[in-house]
Amino acid sequence: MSDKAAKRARFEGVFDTIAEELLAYLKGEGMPAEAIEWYKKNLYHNVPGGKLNRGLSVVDTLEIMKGAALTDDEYFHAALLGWCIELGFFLVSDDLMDASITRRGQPCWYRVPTVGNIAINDSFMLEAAIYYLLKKHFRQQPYYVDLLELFLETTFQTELGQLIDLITAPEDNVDLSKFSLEKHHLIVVYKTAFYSFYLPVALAMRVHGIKDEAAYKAALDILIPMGEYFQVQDDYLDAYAPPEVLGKIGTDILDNKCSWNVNTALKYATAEQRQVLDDNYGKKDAECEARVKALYSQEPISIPARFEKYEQESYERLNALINEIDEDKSGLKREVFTSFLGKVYKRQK
Ligand code: GPP
Ligand code: MG
Ligand code: MG
Ligand code: MG
Repeated sequence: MSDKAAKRARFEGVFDTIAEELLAYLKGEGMPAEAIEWYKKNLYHNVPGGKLNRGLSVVDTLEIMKGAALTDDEYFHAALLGWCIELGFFLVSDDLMDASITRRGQPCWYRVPTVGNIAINDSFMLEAAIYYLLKKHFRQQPYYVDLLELFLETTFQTELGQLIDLITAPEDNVDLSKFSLEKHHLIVVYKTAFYSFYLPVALAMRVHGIKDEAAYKAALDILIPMGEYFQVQDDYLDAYAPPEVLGKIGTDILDNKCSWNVNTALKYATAEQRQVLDDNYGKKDAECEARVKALYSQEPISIPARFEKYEQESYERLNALINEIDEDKSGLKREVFTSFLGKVYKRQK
């Protein structure tokens, strides 16, 4: 087994313990077997099985900050926080809102027969598990409130991002003149960067005992642009990755999303190309979608080449930001950030 696979397997082992604890809670409350079985399916369908970048980054950050291998107890607690991120964050409800078809190579939860709108309650029950687990395992820690605040605040930020993502993409009123890269920046920082990048690192910093607020600010200043880069990749892959590799079928064109692709296309389109976009973007029609996709690759729009350039420049800019960290003054370690960036740079899924 490769190092990476072994790391993943150890992390996944902790999920079984977490699921057992949650199911034991339902049992203890006298819930019927059917409800316990339902929650188990909800947990196992929706929580493990992704790339686990966020969850693993809590463990990796703590280990780098400590500068030595974690004890079993430290590992368990860091992995538990990692799973709390994987539990909470909204993929179940996002798929409903985005009318998506598949995720991680399987049907979206709401599309599983018999689930449907129960997925709304199921997504709340995944989120509620975070606070059950935090109380059970961290209640005695001096930083318990800090962990609670991090989850609550990043949740609110993510929901704000989701709100602007959704209202910038009305289904019945496609108006591409409302899009811009500035708007895109705001959407992706809020819907993705806080919870996917800042949260895992900040949680590990709290566990490690860092109290200096300036250190959190310094981490934020790197992790927010890193999260923006990650969501631009997500937008690019939505149109360009083969669904069997990506695990999900892209819906951004059909959904009229203010994505990086369409904003870049709008910036470089000729007048005729702009007309094709106006006529075909955001229509619930596979042929319209195919026309937009074909246009994305045409000159001078050339999304693949522009993305490649963006990816290279982002990587260099992020590394420059990381190199500016004064390790002694901030109490941070550059490797926390290079390690996180290494997980996502040039990803194909
Ligand atoms: C990614 O957007 C952002 C999220 C999944 C956050 C959702 C927030 C909620 C409050 C529900 P996306 O729709 O591009 O992700 P994907 O491509 O994985 O569907
Ligand atoms: Mg989505
Ligand atoms: Mg979405
Ligand atoms: Mg997406």
